Amino acid sequence: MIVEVKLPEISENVNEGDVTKVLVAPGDVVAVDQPLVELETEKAVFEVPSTAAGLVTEVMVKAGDTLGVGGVIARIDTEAKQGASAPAAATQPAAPAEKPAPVSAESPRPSAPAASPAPAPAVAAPAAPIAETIRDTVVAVAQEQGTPAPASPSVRRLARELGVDVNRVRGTGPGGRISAEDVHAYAKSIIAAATSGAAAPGVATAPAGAGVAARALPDFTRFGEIERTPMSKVRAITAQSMAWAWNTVPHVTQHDEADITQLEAARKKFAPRVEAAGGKLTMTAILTTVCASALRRFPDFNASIDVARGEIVHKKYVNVGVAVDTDRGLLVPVVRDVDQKNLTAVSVEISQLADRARNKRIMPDDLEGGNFTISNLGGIGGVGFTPIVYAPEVAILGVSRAAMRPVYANGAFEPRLVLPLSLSYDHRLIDGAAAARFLRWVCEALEDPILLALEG
Ligand code: CAO
Repeated sequence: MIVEVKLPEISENVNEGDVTKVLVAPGDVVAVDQPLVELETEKAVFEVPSTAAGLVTEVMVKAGDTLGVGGVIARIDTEAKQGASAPAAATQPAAPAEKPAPVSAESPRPSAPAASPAPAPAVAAPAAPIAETIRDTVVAVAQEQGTPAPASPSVRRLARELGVDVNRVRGTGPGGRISAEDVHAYAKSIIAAATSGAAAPGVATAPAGAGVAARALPDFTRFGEIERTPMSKVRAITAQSMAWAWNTVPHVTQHDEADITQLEAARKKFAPRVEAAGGKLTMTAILTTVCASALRRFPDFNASIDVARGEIVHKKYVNVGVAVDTDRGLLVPVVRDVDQKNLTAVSVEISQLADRARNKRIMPDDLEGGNFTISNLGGIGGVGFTPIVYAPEVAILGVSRAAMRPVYANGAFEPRLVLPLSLSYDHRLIDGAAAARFLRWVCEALEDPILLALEG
């Protein structure tokens, strides 16, 4: 029997992807779950497994094709014997007999703009519409001249509370006077633009979805040889979300240090048990568990800001993202409900997620729903860094390299293993004192894990 293997539902808001590699050819015998193609979407690169076992008679896609959900990837003869050759007509990858499910204008769009694989133009087009460019000029001139925006103190206060620059709001009142409604409308337009990826007031965008304001580049060839390569989707989305976070979130980074001498000894002692369960007891896994307790204890760190509605969204679940360095760039898979899992389970899950991220088996759903992120660069080195908050989360913990240091205690210097930690946070929601308390609590829990049982 000939079975058509189709692209299944990927995730909410993702309806298609680009085929980056075809992993089978007509004549191959495949098993269930064997990868057929590698697909790149706005959110991830992953392999699509076969749902049938048998002889591949036709491959309906080739690298570079866009494949919609429901589109046929391959035809498989489930009754053919191993070693049987494929029909002659199917020895070459065929043109799709059935068009992949088209993505119409009415189809729901991905949350982020699709990055065009086309190389960026030599001179990038203006990112913002003309009206907005004019607005930028008006704002810049007014600021240069020190002209105050025509708004009452209460409207200014509202703008401040919503994190809106009142100078950018277009007033609809007499003489361009700015009302509370104008401020709300402006805040909504920022949110709408940020979620649709469209060019919006104050939100940086670029034609290739890079999320950075496009400016004409100098002609680099005047200075030497250059090579242009298209941005991958992962790179384009990273650029977009980092630029959005950088432009939206007023960042502050709090630094602290934890003495992990005893913890490191315990980690080494219990590592074999976790290994037997299929994971690795790493500092990242321990921090994920400790931070989950801290997020429960300090709920403002487990929240998001809804600027348009002037509300804070506190989450009753504790999902923690872990930054993973892959050869395609940074991916942040999410460990869900960390507070409900023991350290062994968290260690196993992080090991699996990191492997899947690196082996292109991560699914878009694995990358969604984080409340807080941990970025551990300590395996590489460094004494500190200022991570960018992965908005709409409100805080991220950067981890640098633990090192032996002479620490003065009980009247003498002792060699201690010290772990540098850097907590970046969204100052719209979190004040410095709260950040200092959060990070101190994390340090104390690393130094005395009994705190987790007492207060976590
Ligand atoms: N200080 C000192 N040593 C550390 C350390 C730290 N903070 N963190 C890890 N190490 C050591 C580990 O002990 C391990 O050594 P051994 O092999 O001798 O035990 C080694 O570094 C490698 O660690 P690991 O990779 O196995 O485990 P991990 O928890 O450190 O890392 C992961 C897991 C997925 C977080 C990591 O591989 C990774 O991808 N890190 C990069 C994250 C990143 O790119 N962040 C930047 C985001 S912004 O661009």
